[in-house]
Amino acid sequence: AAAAAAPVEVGGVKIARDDVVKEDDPTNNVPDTIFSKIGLQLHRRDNHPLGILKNTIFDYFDKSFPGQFVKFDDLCPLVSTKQNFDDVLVPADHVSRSYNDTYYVDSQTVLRCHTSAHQAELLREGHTHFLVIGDVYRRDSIDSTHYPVFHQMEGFRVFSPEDWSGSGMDGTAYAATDLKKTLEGLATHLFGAVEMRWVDTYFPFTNPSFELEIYFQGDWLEVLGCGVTEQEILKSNGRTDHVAWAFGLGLERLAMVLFDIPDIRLFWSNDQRFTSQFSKGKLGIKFKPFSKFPPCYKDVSFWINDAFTENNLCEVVRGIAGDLVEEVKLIDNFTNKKGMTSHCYRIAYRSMERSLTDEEINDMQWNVREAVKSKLEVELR
Ligand code: FA5
Ligand code: MG
Repeated sequence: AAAAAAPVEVGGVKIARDDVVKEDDPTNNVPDTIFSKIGLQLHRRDNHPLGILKNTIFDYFDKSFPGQFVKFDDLCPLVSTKQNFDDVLVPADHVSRSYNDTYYVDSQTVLRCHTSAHQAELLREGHTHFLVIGDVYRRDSIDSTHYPVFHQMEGFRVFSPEDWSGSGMDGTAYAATDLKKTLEGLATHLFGAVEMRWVDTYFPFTNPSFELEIYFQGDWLEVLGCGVTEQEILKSNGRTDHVAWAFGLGLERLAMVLFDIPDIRLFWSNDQRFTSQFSKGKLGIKFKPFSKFPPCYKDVSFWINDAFTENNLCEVVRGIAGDLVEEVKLIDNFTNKKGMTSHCYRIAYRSMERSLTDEEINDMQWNVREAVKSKLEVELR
């Protein structure tokens, strides 16, 4: 029941709404709220915090590795499941492949959930040093640092045996050392002195794998994942006997720290009071909230069923309230003697731009309750 939007064009590919949103197709789970974000390419706006950040990271790589890194910021976000998962060794039963976590256009095509989806094709094209920036899509929970569309920058660097032969290290240790040095240098270039720490982690496509966290608003915030690329990826794409590192950083997360932006929804705001605070090349700016409107909390309780997931709930709430929903949080959970499980969620409604009226919030909450009942087929309490 949505307006017939004009097709959007990304990297020379025309994308029409009906190619991406197919309400009656069980192999498709893309809602209009997601389609409406395709082609906006916030990272290509020089006056937008994400564009300013992208350009600053480019400057760092240009300065540190003159002429070496090739940049791609206009690759189409519609990719095959092979590109998004198989090419980077994501196991067949990995949760990220589920309809609960990823937006599927059809059973073979997804909205990329990470920029790593482009690693293999760029390697095959012969690139050894590259950066890929793009919008990525994930079904996820709702809070101030998570949004179903966000932006990543992928970095990839290939080394040949002669690069590490004189170092006294093996290729993997050499690449891991260079990776950490490069990313610590980037963090210093962006923030000056900042509290950061490395955390060991797991990715199917790298080993060893690390995450970098930065201290922000009283807590550790994960800003990127990285590691030494699995040999199999290099071997399958024409780089036997080489080693490589790769990283994927969350542009919003870094921009939140850099510009003091308190909520991830703000990146999508067209409000002049937001957009006018940023300009091309200006890094030192701290965002001044135009005023803090109070949140309004409403609870909804229901008996869940086997099919229930929190991501599905969040999508239903977002479908009704859009960016007026700030957080959806489980506040109560119990199972009765008959084995029925009840969940109570607290929904925080807040506009970044104005105060909401009681009537507006009550209407939204009523519509959310109706939608939760009909779409999730749960029994409201
Ligand atoms: C990845 O996406 C890996 N592809 C990163 C990578 C690339 C690892 C190359 C190794 C080699 P992860 O799911 O952790 O990893 O996401 C990377 C970053 O994206 C996170 O650190 C975070 O900064 C950001 N991010 C993840 N989910 C969201 C979200 N819902 N909203 C905003 N930012 C997010
Ligand atoms: Mg992560």
